[in-house]
Amino acid sequence: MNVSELEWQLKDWKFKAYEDNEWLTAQVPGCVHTDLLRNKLIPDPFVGTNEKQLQWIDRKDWEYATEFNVPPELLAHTKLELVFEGLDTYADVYCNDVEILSANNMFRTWVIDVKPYVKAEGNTIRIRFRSPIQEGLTKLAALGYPLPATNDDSKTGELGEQKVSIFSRKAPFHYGWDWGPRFVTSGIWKNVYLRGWSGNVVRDLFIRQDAVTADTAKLTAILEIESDVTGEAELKLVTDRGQSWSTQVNLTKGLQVVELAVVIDRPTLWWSRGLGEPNLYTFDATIVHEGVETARKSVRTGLRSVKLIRKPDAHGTSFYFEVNGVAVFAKGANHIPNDSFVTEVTEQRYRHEVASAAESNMNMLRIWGGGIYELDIFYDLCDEYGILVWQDFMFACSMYPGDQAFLDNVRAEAVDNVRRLRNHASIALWCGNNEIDGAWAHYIEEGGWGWKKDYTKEQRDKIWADYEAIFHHILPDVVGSLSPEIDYWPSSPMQTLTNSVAQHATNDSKHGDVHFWAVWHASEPFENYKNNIGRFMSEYGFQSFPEEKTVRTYAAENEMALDSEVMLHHQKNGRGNFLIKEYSEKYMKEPKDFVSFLYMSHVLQAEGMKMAIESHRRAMDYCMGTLYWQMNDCWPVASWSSMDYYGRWKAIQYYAKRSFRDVLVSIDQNEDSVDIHLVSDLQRSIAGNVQWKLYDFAGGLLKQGSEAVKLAAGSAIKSLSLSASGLLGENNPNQSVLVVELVEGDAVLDRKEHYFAYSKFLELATDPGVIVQEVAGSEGTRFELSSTQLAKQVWLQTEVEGIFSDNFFDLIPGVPVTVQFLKRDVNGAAFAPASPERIEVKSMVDFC
Ligand code: BMA
Repeated sequence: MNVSELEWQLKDWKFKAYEDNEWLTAQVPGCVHTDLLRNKLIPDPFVGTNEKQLQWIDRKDWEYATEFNVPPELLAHTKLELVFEGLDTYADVYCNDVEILSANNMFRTWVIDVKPYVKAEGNTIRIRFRSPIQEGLTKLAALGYPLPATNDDSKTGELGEQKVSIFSRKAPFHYGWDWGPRFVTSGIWKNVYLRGWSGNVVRDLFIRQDAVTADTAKLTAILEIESDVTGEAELKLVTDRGQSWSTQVNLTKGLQVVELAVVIDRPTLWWSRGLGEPNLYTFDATIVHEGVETARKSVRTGLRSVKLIRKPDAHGTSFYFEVNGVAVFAKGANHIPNDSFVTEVTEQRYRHEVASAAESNMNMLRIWGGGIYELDIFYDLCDEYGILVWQDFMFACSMYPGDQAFLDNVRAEAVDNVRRLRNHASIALWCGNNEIDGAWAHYIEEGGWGWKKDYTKEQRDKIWADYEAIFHHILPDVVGSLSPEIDYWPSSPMQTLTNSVAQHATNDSKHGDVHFWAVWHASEPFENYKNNIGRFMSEYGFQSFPEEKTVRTYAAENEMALDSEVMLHHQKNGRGNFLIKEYSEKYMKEPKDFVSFLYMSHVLQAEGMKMAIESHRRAMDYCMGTLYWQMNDCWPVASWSSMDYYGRWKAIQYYAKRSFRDVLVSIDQNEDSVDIHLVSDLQRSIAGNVQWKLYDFAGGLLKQGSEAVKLAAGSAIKSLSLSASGLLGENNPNQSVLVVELVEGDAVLDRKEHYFAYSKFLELATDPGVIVQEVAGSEGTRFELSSTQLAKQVWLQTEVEGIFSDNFFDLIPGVPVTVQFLKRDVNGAAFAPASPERIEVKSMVDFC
């Protein structure tokens, strides 16, 4: 904070429905829904079908207010500002009954000069939040025709076909999504405070990274200074690693931009996870005027160069990220908001998510465009854990209006957020929107999601021109001028901006990124992941249910059935339960009851995602990224997530951890050919052995072999092909398992099992005889597991919330597995070794 600057939080808020008289206690940051809940005026929105009864809330106007006295030291400043870091969304703000702001964008920050309006004592701030639904309906009527918004759940919102989400700059998922409920919130969702300053302030400090190499970092420190005084001042810039620079500044009244060239020799670079340490620097700028330090601002960043490399190659056009000149295969997932009520997400929950990504060997998260530009803490954590961020602007699966007021609002929002986030080392890409280029498919008459047919030629041209204004002009302009070192990509997925048919992505695009959804939405088999691979897979996914413990938070005992009203309500994808069942019948054994079905859905999802992830990795360098849909949930629900709303890891999270390992053994059977692939993201070569062993389910070793291999840095090879029939001979394919290890010296770099039949057909012993033994000296934190018969998909459960170093793995007799328990949220750490107290062990036979 600036030296001559004082920030003072506005507290003690109260709220009420606008037409009511009785005030209730409010929590700020927060929203109407959570305030009503805390006042016990509504039932828990996530339980049962309560969502349906709570739709009245968004139809009303709401009022928030507080009263305050201004401390003398604050009032003494020559400037006094009221800062709202975020207002959701239509907010008319009154200070002592004078209207000082009419806000209309959840994603903007509002700063108002309130010096003329406040006094020492007895001030009030009143905010009238106008209903975003009524606002939307008015705008819809004015436009005269609807705009498509596929996931806007207007029916649950009791609006029939009237989709109003697109008219408001507000988190799209608030209006419902195919994994989320409809809760259209209003409220003060970020900090609100008074800020006083005198003399001058540093409004913004940007460390622009003009050219960063291992030898030198050429940077420009760009300061936006606002001054109330004139004269010569000194600007000093120091880092926490001991460098310093300074320059003279001629202060003028008002806003001025000062640039300072900064060169750091042999910089300690920031690396994404897997390549090196995510080293960070703090830059601290101070202004010294007339011998006194008058203003100060600190920012933290990591020195790195990050680029999206799209250049023609033998196949089409590459699409990969390069960090400090090193090509990175992106491994990760898509992130959605962690809560329908975004103010409920604590720092711990954010830490749990980002640490889970790192623990799962990921190096990238995509912040998907239907949620929010995340809070600063999210990016701080990504910076610290070395997780690259693909950042969408908040537009998804809809067409948007294009009147001047809307466009200006979008530009202002982009400016606010790019400025806020541009010092984060983790930000690797700005992307215009989610799936709109392909959904509208302007250049293919019959293409896209069938939206165009509802419009006249004139309307279509207008809608597309409005699209282009935002995604081909405004947003790239803002990124280009405010964060020029980071690339912009107009829409995910897309091929190349050609203004022709070639622009729109297809499942077999040779340029750009691909969202592949034919597995799941079109019921295609998992195997089709293998032959639908693009240059960068930014979405694909498969649903599962949350685990029993989580289901029981929203369903009562008599609702524990797939087709109960509550279970159907907590499945927002129309065909979702049907699809899980259909695929489960193809690949899995029949679950013996509802709870078993939940388990089977986890394993099913995990098997599918393994097939996808590993196909993508085997296709390196052609394919250079794989981000599955989706990392997390915003409420307890059946969805494509890998951790549920409570952060509980599903089987897929453990599978992802294994399939994302920097060195991977991947086994792929095509008819009789069992192909053993090796993939390495290491920057060094590997000289080792591939050792394979064929076992029966009682642990009898049937055959084995070994072959020396060399694996170059950052490469994928097919190292060996075996014949399934040759391997199996007379042995029962439903009772045989192939185990393959890549060994270098004494180290097993990776190990995988391969079966010759789907899980459904495996002949499993009814009692695999699993034994769990505490590892001596581990203080109850490590365990060795072994079995007398093959145990498939061993699931370790605990009451204590945490994760195991591995879970949902197979046990082969004679091949024990050691795991460690990591408890959640221990003294500020996401995970720490601890005792799980009691472990419950089950495997597939217990569920069928
Ligand atoms: C993609 C995403 C989301 C959606 C998911 C599952 O289209 O971008 O819009 O939730 O698929 O359908």
